[in-house]
Amino acid sequence: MAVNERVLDEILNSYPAKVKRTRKKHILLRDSSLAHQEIEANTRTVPGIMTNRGCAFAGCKGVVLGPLKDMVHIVHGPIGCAYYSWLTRRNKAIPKEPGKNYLTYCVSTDMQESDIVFGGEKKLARMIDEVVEVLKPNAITISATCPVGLIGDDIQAVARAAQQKHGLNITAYNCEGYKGVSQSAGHHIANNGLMELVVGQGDWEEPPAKYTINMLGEYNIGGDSWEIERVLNEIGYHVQAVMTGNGSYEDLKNAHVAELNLVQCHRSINYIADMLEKKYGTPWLKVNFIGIRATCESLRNMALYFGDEDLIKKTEEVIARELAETERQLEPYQKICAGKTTFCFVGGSRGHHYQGLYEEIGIETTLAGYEFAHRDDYEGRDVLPNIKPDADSKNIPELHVVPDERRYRLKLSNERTEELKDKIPLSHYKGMNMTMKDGSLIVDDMNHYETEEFIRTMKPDIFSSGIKDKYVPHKMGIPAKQLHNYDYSGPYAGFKGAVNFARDISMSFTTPTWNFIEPPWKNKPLLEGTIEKPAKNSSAD
Ligand code: CFM
Repeated sequence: MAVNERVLDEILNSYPAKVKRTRKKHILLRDSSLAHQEIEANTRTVPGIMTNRGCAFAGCKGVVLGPLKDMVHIVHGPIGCAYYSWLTRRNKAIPKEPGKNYLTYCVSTDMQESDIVFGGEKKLARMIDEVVEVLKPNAITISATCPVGLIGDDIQAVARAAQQKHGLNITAYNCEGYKGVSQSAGHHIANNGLMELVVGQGDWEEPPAKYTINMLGEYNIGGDSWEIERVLNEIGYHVQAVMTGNGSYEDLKNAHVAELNLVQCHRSINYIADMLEKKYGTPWLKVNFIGIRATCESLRNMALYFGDEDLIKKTEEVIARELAETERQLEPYQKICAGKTTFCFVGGSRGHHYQGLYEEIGIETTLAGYEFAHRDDYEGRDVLPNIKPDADSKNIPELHVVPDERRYRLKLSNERTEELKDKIPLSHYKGMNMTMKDGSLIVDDMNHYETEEFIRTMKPDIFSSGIKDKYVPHKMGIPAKQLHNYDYSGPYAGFKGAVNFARDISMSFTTPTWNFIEPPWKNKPLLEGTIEKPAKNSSAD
């Protein structure tokens, strides 16, 4: 059943009036006849509501810094935060130099009560000495967890002193979990630190190859960036740095030489994309390597940006060869999936990115949303000037970047930029909402109650989200696919990834497991009521 305003109202009626008013602003019924549909996002979750969101530390250390493989990422705080951010995201990496992959280590100052009372700076300094001596990384990051901010340890000063002492790039991030309203704040903090103290620290002045690019907002979950890089390399691109999947300090410090920055996940990395443009004059291109159509379109847009006939030809050749291979492999899965529906509720970009891939295998997305995205991820970057900063967002410092006197170079003439902007998403993202079908539901920061109610009403054939809500649909007899860490599978990006995805989704439908579980509504009517006897003296009318 599709949801309409009345059904939506009934579902939200279970909330106290004030909560209902708040939640209503975070939910949209897509209606393309309206000029613009505004959604509220990136605001505090109502206390008491079960949300899927993480914290600033998760966004900084867990998401953006964590995948950089030749650096040791020290977690300054009690042990739990380090333990639970220890490679659970399945961001894969292969060392470039022997032994220079520290992702499998969990490095924490393991603060105890006495450190909280007397301060943890000395312990942190000792830990850095030990890390340098024992592990010999190329660089070090320090991420603060909640108590560090509360007791006021000056981790920036510790990092500066250690940098002097060891002659190593050592950066500190004040990403205490309570900053901002979700992990999104942590992305911003990590972006600022990397941009200020890492990117551009290398001494390269020229790109090492003809078509040198960076891939921003790609984290190599389940090996995604390896599949994307395979295709890009075949076409003839040189990927200087991936931010940050399978990424390294060594690549990142020279990322300023690229001719173009690709942006896969807009939410987590748009700050760096913007700052690179301001500082070095390098435009960014919004790409999506999830789904075959989106991958082809992204590759074609890249070729158009460079405008080289040979590159355009090579792009078409690679696309034709990959399509011939994958279309044949997809067919059996398309038969299994045809006509089904899904919910696609993921962090800050995949709620949008996976809809095309679902569509290609015959599955329609009836509900989509993000845990922590901002309005621009829903409505497009045109709304940026209209977003009013609140107390929570003002908490995160904005870096004011100016053109680099020596290295700023306009990569495109103004006329060419304008010409390209009409054809490709150059330094622009149009957001998720306008690609959604009329009547579909867009939900921001969906909670446990709403998850259950929307499943009960809309009955999707599959639910895609993460570990926190995966078992809710399972218990309701519906398969669930984790689109955060891919449930031990992947890659799902690019051409080969699309086939893996189609196979895994088909397996979800065909597993005999579902013969042993019945969705509650199969045997139970949706509406329940009793017929009461008429009162004695009532007249029949
Ligand atoms: Fe970007 Fe990501 Fe995502 Fe994200 Fe995340 Fe993630 Fe995500 Mo989980 S960086 S916003 S903070 S694409 S870990 S790899 S899957 S919530 S949609």
